[in-house]
Amino acid sequence: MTKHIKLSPSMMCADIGALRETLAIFEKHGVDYLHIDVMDGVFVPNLMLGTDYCARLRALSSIPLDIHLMISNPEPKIAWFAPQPGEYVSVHAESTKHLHRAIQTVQKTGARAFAALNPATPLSVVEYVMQDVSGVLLMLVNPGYAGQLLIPETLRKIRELRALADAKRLPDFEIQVDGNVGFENVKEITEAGADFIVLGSSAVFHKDYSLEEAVVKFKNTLIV
Ligand code: S6P
Ligand code: MG
Repeated sequence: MTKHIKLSPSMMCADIGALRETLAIFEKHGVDYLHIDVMDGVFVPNLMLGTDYCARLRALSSIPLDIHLMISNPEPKIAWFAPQPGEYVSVHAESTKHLHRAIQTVQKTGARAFAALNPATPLSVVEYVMQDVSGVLLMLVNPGYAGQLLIPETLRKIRELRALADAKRLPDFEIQVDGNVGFENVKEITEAGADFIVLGSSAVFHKDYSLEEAVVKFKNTLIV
């Protein structure tokens, strides 16, 4: 049986004027999560997506949120997002002095926790929390913007993280990948061990296709 690859469109790429239509397309095609990029202008050089937006999406759609916190000192701010059971919250290892405590803060809300890593951050930073999280979010680009090019060394990082999870006998360990995942490279990325994909301007929000065309094309790419 082929493994289900979770799909999470990055809502920072969505047309805010067509939110209902966008969500209807995602619901129709069984998209698993909505990826919410939260940026504070300090941890990353950009500012966007807040707590009210998350609440609004929950009211408009039954698709659970996958909240990617790119903010300094995340611990006291996690509860502001009212994470729900069945949702994910990712905290960057580089954004906190106490990664384990940040993970516990997420889990106390009932949501699942991911530890997130920038492209240059070594896997050793998460080695001792791997048994405590649902998985790790590997950035394949430097966080802050959509539309960047994948950093090639991150492919090796996916393979090494999957090998580490296998060595630790963590069969349900998830590897989320974020940044420039598209129609041409997704096979290589899933074969390397990723099973949770953030979809931005290289995939479902691609300029050459309508949203629905791109969702169908991406899902078809995964099954061939
Ligand atoms: C970047 C952010 C991402 C982007 C994603 C978009 O800081 O965390 O989630 O939205 O990279 O994908 P693409 O295909 O435009 O790179
Ligand atoms: Mg993201």
